[in-house]
Amino acid sequence: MMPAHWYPNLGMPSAVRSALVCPATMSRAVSIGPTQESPIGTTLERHLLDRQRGMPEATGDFTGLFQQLSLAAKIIGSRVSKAGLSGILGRTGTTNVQGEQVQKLDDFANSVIVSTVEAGGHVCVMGSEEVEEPIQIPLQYPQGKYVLQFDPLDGSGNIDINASIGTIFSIHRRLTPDGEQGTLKDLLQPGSDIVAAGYVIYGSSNMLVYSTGDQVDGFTYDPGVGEFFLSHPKIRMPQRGGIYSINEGNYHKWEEGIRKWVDWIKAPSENKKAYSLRYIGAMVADLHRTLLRGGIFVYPADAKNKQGKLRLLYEASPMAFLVEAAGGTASDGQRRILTIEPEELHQRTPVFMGSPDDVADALRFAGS
Ligand code: FDP
Repeated sequence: MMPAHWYPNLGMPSAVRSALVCPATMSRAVSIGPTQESPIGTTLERHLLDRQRGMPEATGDFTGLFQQLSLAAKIIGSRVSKAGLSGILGRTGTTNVQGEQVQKLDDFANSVIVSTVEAGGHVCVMGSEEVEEPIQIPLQYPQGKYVLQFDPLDGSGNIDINASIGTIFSIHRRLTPDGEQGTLKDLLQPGSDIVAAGYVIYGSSNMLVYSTGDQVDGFTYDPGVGEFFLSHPKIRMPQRGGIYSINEGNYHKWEEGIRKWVDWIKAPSENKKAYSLRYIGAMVADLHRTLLRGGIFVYPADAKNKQGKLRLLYEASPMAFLVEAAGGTASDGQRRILTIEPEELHQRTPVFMGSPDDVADALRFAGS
């Protein structure tokens, strides 16, 4: 059961309510910043509407798109939580006990997002980690002003073992002329031009975390009410953490600098304690912990994945946008991930993300 303070107006004394209120900020011209205070317990929808009211020129398109994404997150979350029951686990092409075709959970998540968003009229093209080519909006629907990129189900290796997985998304403004179908050009935009990014984590509870660049807010899903409620306003990353997160099984495939950094970070010395290792194997879950607790998440290039493993557009850029908005650092080893100009839809990149001091340490070793 959720604590009473989750719900802002349900019998909570006003003194308690005002103590839970977070002040407003609005720092970037492109962001949709709140003009009002957002009390704990605010629904995602109200949070978006409060922000929209603070932008007289806002048309409601952004809020509309987010409402569709939130609906998709609820549908996917519901199916993920029933995955073991509904016989949905497994590969595409297999049949369940009823003899029906089993749809792989990541295919399902992909179709839910596409079908929820395409008819809304807010988007002109989509890019998905699951789909080779740009996903065009059928001509019977309005062609909107935004561009949506997403990884429908990140950490798919965790699906069959009932561990955390997630959906990652980012939104850009279109570059091609209004009213036409969007193209690859709209999708190949750097992270620095992201208007908003976020993720949904399907875990012990489901959460939606998003940012428009000025702050990062987290919403926890209450399945009884069917709403995401503000639970983690203005997430800030500590300057330094105590956890490193990397697939250490790749140790012998790494370059020497990464090996030396891992040897160093787990060894206690006069100046520092040994860091703890945590690696779930789903970027969204590993970075969710890193956002809340600090520390560092790294997926470097290695002998097998020469460009790194993670996808720039569907994983690295959106998460870098959130990490930076929360006060962290996100690098590919040489430059800010947000400054990388994408050349291909499914381009990969090495990733060093987390608390600024921890990333600086790793980069010092990686450059050696
Ligand atoms: P997955 O392949 O299970 O979908 O890029 C996808 C990703 O998971 C990330 O979510 C995760 O951080 C990484 O790959 C895990 O890769 P390793 O199994 O090589 O550690």
